[in-house]
Amino acid sequence: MKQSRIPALIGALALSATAACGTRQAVTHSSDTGPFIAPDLPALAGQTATCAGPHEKRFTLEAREVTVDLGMNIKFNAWTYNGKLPGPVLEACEGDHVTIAVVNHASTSHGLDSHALRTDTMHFGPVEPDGSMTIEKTVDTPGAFMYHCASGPVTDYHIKSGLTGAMIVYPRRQPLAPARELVVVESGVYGLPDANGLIPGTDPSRAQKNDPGLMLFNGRLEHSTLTVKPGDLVRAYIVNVGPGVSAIHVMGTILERVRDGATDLRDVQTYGVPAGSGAIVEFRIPEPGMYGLVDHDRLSYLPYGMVLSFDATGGHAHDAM
Ligand SMILES: [Cu+2]
Repeated sequence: MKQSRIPALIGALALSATAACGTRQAVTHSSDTGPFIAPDLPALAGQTATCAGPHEKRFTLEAREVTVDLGMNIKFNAWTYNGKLPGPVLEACEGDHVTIAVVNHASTSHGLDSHALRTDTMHFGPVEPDGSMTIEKTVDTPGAFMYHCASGPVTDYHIKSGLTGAMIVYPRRQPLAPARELVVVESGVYGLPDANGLIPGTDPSRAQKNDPGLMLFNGRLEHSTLTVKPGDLVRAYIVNVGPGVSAIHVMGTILERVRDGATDLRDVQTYGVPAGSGAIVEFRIPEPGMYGLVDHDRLSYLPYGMVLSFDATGGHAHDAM
């Protein structure tokens, strides 16, 4: 594929070694907070807005078969919630009563399992085409959780075809430090593009072997570079769909804090998130320059865009390139 499409980050990292960006400034603590907004990032409201909202949270997930643009001129005949890969971020606050409706517009049965809910698996469905179902529960445990299709013995194939996403349950009484925020859902696509750049669907034998043709952050091969400032705190809500353990690392810095269930860690270089799990990681932009969130065990996918880049050059990287 397109080996020339090396993300800007790699070039910027090489440039920084030659001091192309000139003077270094002292670290300042930026006042910028709130979710990053970019076309390829799942929309996020954040803790303050979510916890200030009603305690009754309702979501609708529509199962649809959609040809999704992955970037780099590659498309994938995906199975989706709401036409997107991954599905929308479901945000709730600890103690909220959550109702999730699944409306099935697809050609086979689909259901829903959210790892944030402690409930009878008999509520997961699936529901037949043209049908709908709901699952509801009070969420009691903060964290970044995976949700996915539940379809009995073929659930794995449905997840790998795209029916998955992140559900965030914010702590109600513990305010998170002001930060720039984003969601990172890591997943694979189990096939390769044909001559027209189309991956026609999930290859069952690849799925069976946990052998993806491509790996993605947020259902995309290409990502917007996110502008930050030295001193910014960045918080990423990570969900790993799989396969394998995601080795979450930020090139150029150290994870200041990692929350994983009740575990609260400091100063971690790389944090492993198993398939079917999530974690909340925080890092501070230490100085002007370029930084990149990667799966350190999937660096072979860097040429395919598998990096989320943070630009703290104040525009100098563009000048240098
Ligand atoms: Cu399904």
